[in-house]
Amino acid sequence: MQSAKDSLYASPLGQISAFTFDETVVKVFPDMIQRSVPGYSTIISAIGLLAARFATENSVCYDLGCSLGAATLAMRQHITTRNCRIVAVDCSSAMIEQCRRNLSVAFDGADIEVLCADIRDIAISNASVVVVNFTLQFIPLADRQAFLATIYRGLLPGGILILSEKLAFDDARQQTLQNDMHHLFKKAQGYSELEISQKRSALENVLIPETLAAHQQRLKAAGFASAEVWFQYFNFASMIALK
Ligand code: GEK
Repeated sequence: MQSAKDSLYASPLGQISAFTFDETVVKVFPDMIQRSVPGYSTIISAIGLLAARFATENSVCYDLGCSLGAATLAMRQHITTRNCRIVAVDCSSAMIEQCRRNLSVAFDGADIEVLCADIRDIAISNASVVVVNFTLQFIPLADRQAFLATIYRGLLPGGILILSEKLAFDDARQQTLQNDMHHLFKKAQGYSELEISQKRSALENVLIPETLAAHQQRLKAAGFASAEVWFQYFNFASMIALK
């Protein structure tokens, strides 16, 4: 996906407002996420491979918090099963408009439904694959359990949830180290100290990371038979939960 370079936080901002997924973010989003989330493109590619393995005939694959549709594109490219629809959902209208444009260029007429909605409100059913790629972290803590329970109920037996999140750590030294390494990752991607610290302030209280143990407990409580990390790069991990 083509993208302008992210320089949203490059100049000093008098007041830093809470981060939102608006039009200015949409314009730079592919560059922003690629340079901010270690392992992002590896995870997107693997989502395509996992979807190809788990998608079943006459079922639905969901991409919840789809942004510009990167995971949807990867799934559509890899799924060969017949009659397998993809439903991509995001609550940012700016994201959804650009997502629709991206998907219509790549897959005009392919069986993809793109919805502008809150992922806490949609019905999920007949699902073989559900992707929640770096989106649960933006849902209020109090709503996370009910949301995962809805996903669990909507999955078919043997279905998969791919859940990727920024992680927090109980151990203080580990927390500091992983944060520092993420900081160094961003510097190596060309972000300045100012950009990194202003973005961090914008995400404060907007992106709430949790520990791996908290995620695994919640997935278990939702009913999932098992939940394992298949990928981790510093404080960013992707889990596979099986129904
Ligand atoms: C990717 N998965 O490229 N309902 C719907 N959408 C939401 C909600 C909500 N309640 N809360 C946040 N979002 C994508 C990347 S980005 C991750 C996901 C990041 C949406 C929000 O509008 C944004 O598009 C997305 O979740 C999070 O694989 O930017 O760190």
